[in-house]
Amino acid sequence: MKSPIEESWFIRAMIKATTDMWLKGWDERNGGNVSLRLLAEDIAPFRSSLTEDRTVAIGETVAELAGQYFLVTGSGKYFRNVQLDPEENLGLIEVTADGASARILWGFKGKAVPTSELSAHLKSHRSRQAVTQGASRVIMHCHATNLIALSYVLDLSAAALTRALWEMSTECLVVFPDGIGVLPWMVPGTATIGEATAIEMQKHPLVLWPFHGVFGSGATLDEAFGLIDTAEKAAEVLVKVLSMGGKKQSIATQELKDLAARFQVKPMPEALATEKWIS
Ligand code: 2HA
Ligand code: ZN
Repeated sequence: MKSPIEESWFIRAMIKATTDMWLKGWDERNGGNVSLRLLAEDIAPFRSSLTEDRTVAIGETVAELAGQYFLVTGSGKYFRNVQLDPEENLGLIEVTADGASARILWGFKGKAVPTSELSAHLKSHRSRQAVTQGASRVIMHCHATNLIALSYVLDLSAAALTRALWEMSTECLVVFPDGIGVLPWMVPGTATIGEATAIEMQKHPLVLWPFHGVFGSGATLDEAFGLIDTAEKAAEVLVKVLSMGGKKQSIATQELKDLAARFQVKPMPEALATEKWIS
């Protein structure tokens, strides 16, 4: 029998997000991970069905997140299976008072544990909460195909990548005026990549991990998904443009400025100044 929490808005939303990500082809095998911050009032109706099952070490200390709740995907779990068994593939955690561990309150059936990228998620939550005055609630990682492909052929600078994506679809500058950050290639699942991602997340809502995937953030699952989807769509257009021999014309700097004025966004200055983004 389904436990009542499986009918909650947040488990249903997480099933929808991970299923859509699988269907997009962004999350082969156990690729990708998602975390959604929940508020005390979100889980209040389900309190009686939560048990403090186990506590797992986070591997570092995120004191600012003490007492926060997150619904997260499990380590080694396949997104295509979340809809079949949410309790096995997802878990609800609470960061302990010292910020060093996560108490598992629901899910992760059969000794499952939170995603191997928990450190990148929690530190990125810390960054995004700080820059959005607490509005940000989602960190989403996936292996978006065309963004990965572009990391082999574009200069790996935030300004060049941002400008390239802005030019590939008129909506991009409006959807991510703060641009996309980028790391050097790094070993995933480590505190080092988590720290580097969180630093980029102080400036950008999106961070590219070259030859691997992307991290996105948002106030809701829809917003984080929509952000990655928009960037990935622009990346797909660019892959096609490059495959057809490269651009002949594009959106000009002044047109990007006009767009920003119309939609009242402040675009990342370095990307606006980068007219030549491909060598
Ligand atoms: O969860 O995507 O980066 C598997 C991954 C690790
Ligand atoms: Zn990954």
